[in-house]
Amino acid sequence: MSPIFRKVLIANRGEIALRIIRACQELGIPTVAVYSDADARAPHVREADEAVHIGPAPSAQSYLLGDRLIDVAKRTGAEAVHPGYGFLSERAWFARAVRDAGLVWVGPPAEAIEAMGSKTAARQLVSAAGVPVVPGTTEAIRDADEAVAIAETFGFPVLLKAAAGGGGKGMRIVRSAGELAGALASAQREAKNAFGDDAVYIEKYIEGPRHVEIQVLADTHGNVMHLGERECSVQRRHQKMIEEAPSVAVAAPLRKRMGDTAVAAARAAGYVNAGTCEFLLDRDEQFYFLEMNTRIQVEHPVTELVMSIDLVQWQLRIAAGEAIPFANRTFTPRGWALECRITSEDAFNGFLPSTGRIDYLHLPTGPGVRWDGGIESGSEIGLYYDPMLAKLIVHAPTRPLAIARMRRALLELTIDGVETSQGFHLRVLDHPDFQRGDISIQWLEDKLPELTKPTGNADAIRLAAIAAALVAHEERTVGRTSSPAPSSGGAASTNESASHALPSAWAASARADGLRSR
Ligand code: MV4
Repeated sequence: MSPIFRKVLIANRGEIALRIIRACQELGIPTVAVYSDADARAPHVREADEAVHIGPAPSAQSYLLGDRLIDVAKRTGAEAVHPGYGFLSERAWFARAVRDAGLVWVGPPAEAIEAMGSKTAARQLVSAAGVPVVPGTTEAIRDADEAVAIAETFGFPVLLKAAAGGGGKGMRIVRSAGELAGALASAQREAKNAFGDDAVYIEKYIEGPRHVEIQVLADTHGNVMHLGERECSVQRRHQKMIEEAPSVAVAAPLRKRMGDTAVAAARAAGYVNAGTCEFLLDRDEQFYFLEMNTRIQVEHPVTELVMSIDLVQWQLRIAAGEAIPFANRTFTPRGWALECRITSEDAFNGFLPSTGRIDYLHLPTGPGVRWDGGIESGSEIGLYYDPMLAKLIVHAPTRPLAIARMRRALLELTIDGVETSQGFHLRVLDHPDFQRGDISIQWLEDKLPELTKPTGNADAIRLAAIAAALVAHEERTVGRTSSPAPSSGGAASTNESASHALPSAWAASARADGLRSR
């Protein structure tokens, strides 16, 4: 059978480029990768069928050059362009330019990207479709007097937001009328700097909600469906650290209400392809639409695992004009999935970005473990791109089992050469609040002091150092031995023999303590 596309150009890098290559390979579609100077030896370049150099390391001179990407697509005979996430994925002008060049855009229509791009326009659009939004204005505020008058209709605290914004830039919490004028001026200044547009609007500030988002899938035949929720409350400065599906806060009736709402929002925007509606969910199961992400998201794998679906393959099939054959089915999550974003940041040192060469990489495997990574041994980690190196994703029958599995997988993972978030993730997983699912969007930042504090357990650190020395000694000894170590025979081979059990248990506990105490 002939593939749905003759060839696909991947306008991205790192783990998402590899993720798209894998989807294409399974669909029999040849791929073209693009790369900057910094990525000449990156895994996505090697794994694609072809690769084209597009410029120097800075993304403004490479991955953000729309015309060059379209030119490469035409020259290599690609039929479609997949933008991944970030870079040009939500730029309506690029979606339009791809389409105008006679290529297929593997993403939503430019018009849908635009409709959701302005946060005030999106509020108007979806609330007209019956979607609940946070009480507030849909028009830019003129002055502080007007802001005070509006704030007093629903009460303080209120939140000032940039109309052109999203992702938290230009936001100000205001707790009293007296603070409004100053906050408005600074929000406008920040919005102007970040987006070239100083329009700011006002909303009631929702205290301590969860961030719950609904995955949507829509085709060109009028089918719009949802694939349940992801819980993304564990985030710091609008960077998500851990995501999961389903959410402890969402049972089937709420899933249906939120899902139907997300479908209505997507329909209102004329949405096609994969997208996500973000909601704030408060403690009384009230939810409010925040914004729609018009791309495949970083955290899509947790939905893939609990819903048994390949979202990237469906993005490609939908772009090729296929109708979703399961659009009328209600998807129910099976088991629990967790994702940890492994970043090159030193969490125990103010999340300072870490650079260097990955000189050793050992990946976790075994039951229920998935690694979506963009790195390998020898990769140089610089400062040109996002610090996310990879995603570690696990799937298990229940949430406690998924947490145990993630813990186990994080302990199996070794990344030498750069500092990573690995040890920090273990601390979060070990926290009783996280284990109870008792979290909100403020939780992580509230707990940062205790989550990044050195254990101060001198004994454990000493024990870990002794264990590490013993393990190193053992490794040297094993390396010199030409014949296998004598075993007691039978099925129990070297690894199960008592003499080896002790050092390996020490190695595991040393690694756990080492990661925890940094
Ligand atoms: C809010 C909110 C509370 N009340 N709006 C953050 C980025 C942008 N997407 C909207 N955001 C928020 N809007 C009202 N009316 C709290 C946040 C918010 C947040 C939302 C989702 C995930 C993490 C967050 C962290 C801080 C604040």
